Amino acid sequence: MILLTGFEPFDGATTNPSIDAARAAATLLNAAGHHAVAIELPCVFATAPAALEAAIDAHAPDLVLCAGLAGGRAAVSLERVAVNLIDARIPDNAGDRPVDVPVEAGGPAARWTTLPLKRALSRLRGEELAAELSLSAGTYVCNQVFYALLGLLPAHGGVRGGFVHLPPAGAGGIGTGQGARALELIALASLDPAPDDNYAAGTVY
Ligand code: PCA
Repeated sequence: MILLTGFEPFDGATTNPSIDAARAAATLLNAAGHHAVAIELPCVFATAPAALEAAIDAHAPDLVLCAGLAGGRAAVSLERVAVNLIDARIPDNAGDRPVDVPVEAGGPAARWTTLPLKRALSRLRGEELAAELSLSAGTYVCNQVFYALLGLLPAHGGVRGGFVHLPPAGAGGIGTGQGARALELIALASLDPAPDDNYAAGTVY
């Protein structure tokens, strides 16, 4: 069972390509014989982690792939690390704007994705989808959900899970079809039980 998540619109927008892509990816995966469900998470600090946990409890997934919109990114961003920090530049959909507080008081500074990102990266680039590894999911609701997800997985069978930021839809970004195909490819790469590929894909600034 593959649980996909995307976010509701935020910051005054009327759509969020992450939930559109998650729903379309679930359709693709189901058509290919998998069992996938896409759920929409609220862009609200107070409720998003509990909504994710409720979905994990309800579906007992073998894989959790969360997606969000990164308005400033030009490539599918495979997030390597979630940090224990919230610093909201804009209010969430409940009007809350926490600054410099932990996601979980007393939690580790950071948690690593458990998805095989290098295998996923190769498969995305193999289809000429613009993709990159990312070392920051930001300090807003996406990073909060990513951090919470990685804290939940050990108690849910240690299944793989992680987070992907998608570029905006439309001109300069990607279409829902490409976003959906990207999430499908990442999910399929992650269902492969083999350890991740091992090749250099780091960054030198
Ligand atoms: N992107 C925001 C929150 C919801 C979304 O889709 C973020 O990057 O934190």
